[in-house]
Amino acid sequence: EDGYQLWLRYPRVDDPGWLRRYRAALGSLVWQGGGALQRSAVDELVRGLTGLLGTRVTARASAPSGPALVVGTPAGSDLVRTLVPASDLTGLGEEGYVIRQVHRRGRTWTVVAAQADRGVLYGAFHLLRLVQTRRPIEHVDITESPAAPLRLANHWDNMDGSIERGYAGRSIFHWDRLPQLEDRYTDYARVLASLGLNGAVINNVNTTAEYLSAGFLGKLAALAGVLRRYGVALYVTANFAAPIDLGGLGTADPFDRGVRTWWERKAAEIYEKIEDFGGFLVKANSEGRPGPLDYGRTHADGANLLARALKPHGGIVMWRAFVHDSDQEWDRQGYRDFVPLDGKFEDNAVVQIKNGPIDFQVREPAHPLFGSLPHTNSMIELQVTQEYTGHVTHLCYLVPQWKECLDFDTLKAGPGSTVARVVSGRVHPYPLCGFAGVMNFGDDRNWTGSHLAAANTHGYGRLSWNPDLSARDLAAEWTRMTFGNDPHVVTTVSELLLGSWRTYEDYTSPLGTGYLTHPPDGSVTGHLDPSPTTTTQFHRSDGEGIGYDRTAATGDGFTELYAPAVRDAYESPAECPEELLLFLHHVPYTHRLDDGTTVIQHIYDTHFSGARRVRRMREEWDALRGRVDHRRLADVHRRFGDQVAAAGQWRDTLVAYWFGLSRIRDEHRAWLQAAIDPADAVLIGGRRNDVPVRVANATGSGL
Ligand code: BDP
Repeated sequence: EDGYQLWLRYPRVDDPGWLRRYRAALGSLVWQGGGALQRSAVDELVRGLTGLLGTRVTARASAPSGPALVVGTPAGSDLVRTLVPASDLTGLGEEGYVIRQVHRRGRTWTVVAAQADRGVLYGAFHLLRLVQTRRPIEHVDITESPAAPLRLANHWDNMDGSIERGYAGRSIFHWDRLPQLEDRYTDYARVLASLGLNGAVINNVNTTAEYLSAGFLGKLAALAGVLRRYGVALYVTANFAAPIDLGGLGTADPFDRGVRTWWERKAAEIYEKIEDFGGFLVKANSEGRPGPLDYGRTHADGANLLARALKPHGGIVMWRAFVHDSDQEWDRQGYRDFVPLDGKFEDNAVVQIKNGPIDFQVREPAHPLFGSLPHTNSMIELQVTQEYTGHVTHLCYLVPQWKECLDFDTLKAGPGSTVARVVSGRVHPYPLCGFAGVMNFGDDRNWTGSHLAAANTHGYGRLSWNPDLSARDLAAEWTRMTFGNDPHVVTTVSELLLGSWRTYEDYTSPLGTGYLTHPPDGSVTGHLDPSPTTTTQFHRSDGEGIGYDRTAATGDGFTELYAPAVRDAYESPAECPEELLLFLHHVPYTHRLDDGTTVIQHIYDTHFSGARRVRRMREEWDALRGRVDHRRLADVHRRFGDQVAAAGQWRDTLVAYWFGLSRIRDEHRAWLQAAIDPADAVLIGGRRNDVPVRVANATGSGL
């Protein structure tokens, strides 16, 4: 078990009762033909069922005498046509499917049926999931279609193989060897399809124009050919200055005729090689990237330039709202720059909005742009790779965080305007909308560096298909598919996952303190270790208090970007959600929380309890010995060891830092009180990342 198969492991069903039931229903597979996507679906069913049932399953065109599994579309299969009424499929679109057990003339059929090949593919993976997670197949009747049309993997991979914010090795895309293909590309496409993901942006948002060069298109086309078989469209990020860098023009001004023609020709050239090319993702005028603002034009002008070039070919543009050119305005700039442009974007352009207004921090409110663009296609960008949430050292299952954001009611179009509904086009009827996830894949054998980090990849993909799924169900599903169905394993691993985000938050940045990590300095440890002294512009701690005042009354006015009821709650320290208190307010260290504890005491307590919990997590994991294979058990144990040490470092650094600033004793730790007299506390033990890591009194004993 090296983790390579991720959740697509198909070991034989170990319980004889279940095995008998599954063999009876699914042991014979009938497929009467279909296109390439159906072929992939059938290949996966053959592979999966052969493994799970422990008997060779092959696809045949004619029905056996006993029960059978039937897959296909009404157009390609008369069996499907007879077993599932056409009206049950027509409303499901290209991607939906039905899985149903049907009894006809004394025979039992389990049917995976869809209107189009793509639906058959997703249905096949769903059927396998039912077996992998030990769901009854008798009387099954499932109808599914995705919440939104766009469900993408975003890779921040560079041409040289490095990955921006990648912690699992180097890029899986080998541009030096492409168009030569590798098996891993197929497995990659399978993995995406298994989650219902239907697009991949294969390069970094900070990109060179070279990906669009004539010489490169053959490489892209080869990769696109593999992805296509699994219904995954290939997209690339475009550098806005490409007409200059590649085309030799003197400008990239969207209003320039030559520039327009250049993009039109480029689009035609791409589609000649890749007929189902998805389109472009663009980061423009942010963090030094070129963009339309360089020419006095707007983001809409820029997006429309590309959108119009792609439109005749069916392509789209995803234009990122992560724009900022000053730390001071960071929380408001996306809103400020995009809201005035509402309704000005082409209908094949989508604004891609990060979940929160800052930058993938452990805790942020939902981005105020959600629901604020009634006439502009919008999609959400989530970060699967754990840039600010512990890389692969810390277990931090982000599904609960994403759920909080998706379930947040913006109230912008009345109650029920949740973020999930906004990005699914159910609040405003967006023709294009959906999900992008910044991936955590690299060429490590297990794809995600740490085995448990793959739960985030799985959770992201599944939520993009259905944002109503619960974190608890997803954690259990992933665990069953990854480590098997032993109830003890399922409960333990699920609980480890579900508690991990809060734990990480506790020993790093409780109450919405936010950005405390070491700045990115080009090293892989950037945004990992604690460094509160270098990020005071975000957490605003000083001798008197802590937190960023974003109120309209006394702060930067960020709260005003929300619907009135949300704004009013956010505006008040008493009414705002406690976990966002310091994101929204600057309060004295002695400010009392609902339970009567002071802010500083809460910070001390959570840092200690959080770090302590990591030790317990390791013990709980270790107790799975004998239930989880040795190799993965040892790998994860080692990770937890690193996390215990790192959590201790966070605790010591932050407790020392805030003790140093506030000079307020920790009421609950007598040993600490005894050791340190706040009046003459001195910092000892050197500095790490420019932060004092130990505090003591003059005798040297202390924290
Ligand atoms: C930040 C990352 C940076 C990305 C940027 C972005 O640190 O590497 O380029 O976001 O999303 O989180 O554009």
